[in-house]
Amino acid sequence: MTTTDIEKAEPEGDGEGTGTDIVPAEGGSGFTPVPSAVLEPSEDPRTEALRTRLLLPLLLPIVSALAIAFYAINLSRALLAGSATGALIVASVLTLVVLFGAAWISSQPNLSTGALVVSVVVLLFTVGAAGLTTIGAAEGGHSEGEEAAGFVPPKGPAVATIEIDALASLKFQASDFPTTAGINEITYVGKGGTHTLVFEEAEFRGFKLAVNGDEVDSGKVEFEPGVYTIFCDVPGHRAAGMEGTITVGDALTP
Ligand SMILES: [Cu+2]
Repeated sequence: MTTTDIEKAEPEGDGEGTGTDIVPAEGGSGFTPVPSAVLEPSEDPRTEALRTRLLLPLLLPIVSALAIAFYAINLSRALLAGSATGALIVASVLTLVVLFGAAWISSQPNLSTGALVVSVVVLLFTVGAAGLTTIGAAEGGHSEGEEAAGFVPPKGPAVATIEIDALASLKFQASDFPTTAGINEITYVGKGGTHTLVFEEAEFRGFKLAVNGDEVDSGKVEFEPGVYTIFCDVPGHRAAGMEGTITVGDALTP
């Protein structure tokens, strides 16, 4: 559709081009301007053919691939955002808009290239806006820490409290923290620097405490007896020694 529009449009442009080129050549009445006037129009269709037959077929897949990538990235952002049903609605609506938009465009054979470009740009802006608004929601959810990634903090009183200090020397104050099974309150005390506390174990993925300077953060987790690995996920900190274990003993024998 676009190529036919362009092919229709180009010959008119060439016709006008040759007309204006020939007029000064006749007025000049010289021998040399004539061959140049003859050469120019024959050069133009060649470059035009090169443009429409070579450049466009090369550019179109690249541009569509970029558009698809843009669409997919923004859609995946929307899908990663907190609420699963919200993401599903966003994805369904966008896909329906794309499908009906394409159907409508193909049912309008006289639609101009300009109108097509405008509708594609509007669609990309819509997808981009959806991605941007949902990434805000996704980041908001992430900063709340405990509510992200499906971790549900236990409700009820804690049977024990563990104090873990985040030292400026990129260590915790101990390598192991013994406790008893059940709901535990972890108090993370900052002693300098920016640190986090996360678990290696998949069942606590999404639990995260964070401190900066002398801040204190706390959160509840429910432990079964066993050994759990904790660490700071600030890049480089775990490798420097900011990791440890929480050894959970049976609740009946504290
Ligand atoms: Cu750290």
